[in-house]
Amino acid sequence: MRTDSSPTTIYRKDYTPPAYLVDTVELGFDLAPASTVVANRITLRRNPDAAGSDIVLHGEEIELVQLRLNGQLLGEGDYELSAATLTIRNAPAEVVLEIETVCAPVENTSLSGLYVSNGNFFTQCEAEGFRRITFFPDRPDVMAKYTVMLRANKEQYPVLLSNGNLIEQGDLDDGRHYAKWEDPFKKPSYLFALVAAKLVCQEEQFKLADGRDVLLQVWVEDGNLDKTDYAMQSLKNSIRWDEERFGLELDLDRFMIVAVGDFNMGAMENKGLNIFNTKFVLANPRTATDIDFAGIEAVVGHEYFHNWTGNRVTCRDWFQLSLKEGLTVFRDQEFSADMIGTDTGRAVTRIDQVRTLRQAQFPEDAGPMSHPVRPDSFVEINNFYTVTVYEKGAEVVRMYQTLLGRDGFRKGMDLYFDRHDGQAVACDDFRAAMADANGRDLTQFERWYSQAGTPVVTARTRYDAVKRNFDIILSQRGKPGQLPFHIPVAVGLLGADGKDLPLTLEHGKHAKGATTLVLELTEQEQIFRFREVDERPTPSILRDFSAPVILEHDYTDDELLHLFNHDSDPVNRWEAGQRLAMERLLKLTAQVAAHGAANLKLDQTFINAMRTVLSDESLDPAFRELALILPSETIIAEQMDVVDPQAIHTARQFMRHTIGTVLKAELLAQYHANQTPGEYSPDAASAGKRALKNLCLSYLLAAPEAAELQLAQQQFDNATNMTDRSAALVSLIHSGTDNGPHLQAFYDDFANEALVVDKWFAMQASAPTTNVAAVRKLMQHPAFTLKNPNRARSLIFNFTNANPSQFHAADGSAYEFWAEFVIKLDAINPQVAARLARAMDRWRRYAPALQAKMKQALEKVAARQLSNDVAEVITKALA
Ligand code: 0A1
Ligand code: ZN
Repeated sequence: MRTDSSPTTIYRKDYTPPAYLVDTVELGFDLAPASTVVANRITLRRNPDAAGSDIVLHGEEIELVQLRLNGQLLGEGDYELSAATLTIRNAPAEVVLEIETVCAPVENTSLSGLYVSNGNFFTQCEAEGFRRITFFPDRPDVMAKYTVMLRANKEQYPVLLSNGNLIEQGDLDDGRHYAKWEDPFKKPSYLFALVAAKLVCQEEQFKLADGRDVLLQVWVEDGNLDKTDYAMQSLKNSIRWDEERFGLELDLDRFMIVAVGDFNMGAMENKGLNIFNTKFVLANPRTATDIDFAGIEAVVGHEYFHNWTGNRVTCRDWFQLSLKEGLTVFRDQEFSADMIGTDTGRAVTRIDQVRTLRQAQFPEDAGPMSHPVRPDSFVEINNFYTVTVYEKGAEVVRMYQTLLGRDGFRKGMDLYFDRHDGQAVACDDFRAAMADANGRDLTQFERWYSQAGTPVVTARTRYDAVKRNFDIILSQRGKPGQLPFHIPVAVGLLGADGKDLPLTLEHGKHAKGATTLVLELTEQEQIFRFREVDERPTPSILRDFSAPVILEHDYTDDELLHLFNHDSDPVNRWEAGQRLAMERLLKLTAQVAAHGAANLKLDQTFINAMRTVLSDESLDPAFRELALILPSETIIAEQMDVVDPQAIHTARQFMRHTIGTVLKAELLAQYHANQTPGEYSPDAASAGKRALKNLCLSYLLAAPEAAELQLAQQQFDNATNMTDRSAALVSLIHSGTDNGPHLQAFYDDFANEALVVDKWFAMQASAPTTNVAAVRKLMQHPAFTLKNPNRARSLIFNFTNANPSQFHAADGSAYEFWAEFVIKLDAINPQVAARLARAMDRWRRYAPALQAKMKQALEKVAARQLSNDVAEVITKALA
């Protein structure tokens, strides 16, 4: 884990195919926490498409016991062993290697490789964890068939799982037992998994479209079987959806999901044996919120969809990560949208995606870790499981669908699988399939993969009343030196009555009467002329957020209000409201910074717009909720040249306070109108009502009086589900009113529910009243531990990333706290530490006094002996 030399950078351009391919892998495990013996028999042959006769195997933190080549025991002179590789020079064309190694799972706190969580064994091999289990060419372009024999104590580890099908099991001496698994499909090593554990499962036989019966299982710790229904239902929905939307079927007889409490990420798509963070499996109404339920649906879908996009067709090298991740995120996004099934429901999911991009991806792409969707280099691949590779990658995939249509996209997918099933390929291969299946030239589209940063699209308009022409002049700019992108810009025009005008685009082929057209901006500047336009329209540009860009257009308030009240495209309708709010937030922030918090004002126009949308019961509650949320402090900060977190917080709180006061009657009315009595259901309609109701509550508590406090307390006491219970508690504690008793009651009720205890820490960490001293105090709580990633994130990350006014306290004390815990976490789990390190990404944008303190903290970390993971982030931040 420790680097004793300076970290090396790996470049995409240096890719070379492996000298040897692996056909079969036979693994034998004798599992014991302190010392697990791994016997690995691999058959290799020279790669006809590569040069060289050296076999290079990766291996880290494992001890080599014995090595045989074609039956011959090798001595130390027969191979070279370094800290990270084992090399056998001038090997024969066909080789059988038998490798025996030992590792120590219980010592493994990095949660990469084979580790122990709550007494059970789990593995995590993506990206480069397999080499921590055995020596192997641990790269995704080496695909092989695996057979796995697991041996362990039967009482302690009654459940023995691996990829594929169970072909044999039985008892051994000394109270041990064994299970033998065979995966019929070739796979890269990063998809290997095993579980040896005391677990129980919910299982079901499920009929596939072709009539085959498959066994579905969700494995959890005893006591959690009452929280597996939603994951199981989501799995069945995912299987159906992939059959119907993409014609893709489950290729195994058995598909397993296993939940583990200690996990670095959300979940992992190991072939036939998905391993999940408990956060994305366990849910019942008492313990999980609507957002948790939606997260489970999305992640179960995501991992299942990887079976085709990732597993059957995998990545040639890790620079191509977005090939599987961008595509699979797009697929899970479409799945979640289709599960809601309504147009506004789909729009609501789209708005959520836009919010994520702005909250996390745009800042990443404007900061020191900015990288293209397909990076050109990295030091530590684990640092590139980013919102850029995932979410921007999904936007890139979505743009194919926008450009080619749903049917064209499907044709491209079909061709992609026809061509590449069973292969390890590159992003270019996906693009070629999309282009070839549709007879389109997508050469320029490649720039979305190679050029980093968020392009800015500027729109100007002119109307010629005599000729009845309306021109939209679009121009684009990327980072200096970049070439123009191929940008789909979906556009509609609104008449004075708020209705869409039928569009006639000069030189354009399109259906008569169309009201939204996709303009293709491919040059630096282009003019698009609409003809037969009888009145000066209000343009609705970038409908459905048709490209991951920043759109600049000088909208007047009147135009924005028109769009906010009428746009038939819900995403742009929402967007108009965000623009109205952002203008005001920026002005108020500037005013606070210059003159303090006195005499702030919020105009009646804006308040009326909010009032109208709040009370418009023809609108979906979920949409109204989104329309009423102000842009976050992070998103506001991104609009400013010099960030003043306190001023932003004060300005935003003022707006919330004003809305809460002036619209009190309407908020109360909607609070009561959007109750969801009866049995809890996480469906989108009910969740939308709860979201709106709870947003009303939080506005009412922005300036609470006794009656509002009582309302929140009542909701807390009477809630029949976690959504309402936690929302009431968050409103109470974030309003700064006395909360000791409620927090204690909540903790006492859920002390045995780890995921709820995480929420308990998280809601305190993100409360604007929680300062760094309070966080340090919370760390003394017996339930706190740095070793569990969910717990560490719940307290530390929610403070550093979701509580900007406290994190940026003027004395820099929170930066010191950050440095201390980056260093402490790095010794335990470099991946988690590196994520925390990213909290300082944007340090150069803060006022000089804060900047100086942030730099000091960064330098303090930089001075230490660090993992590659943290070293890369810190070095880039300081560069
Ligand atoms: N492929 C998984 C994400 C993942 C990546 C790395 C992990 O451990 C270091 C774990 C999971 C996904 O996209 O869901
Ligand atoms: Zn994924």
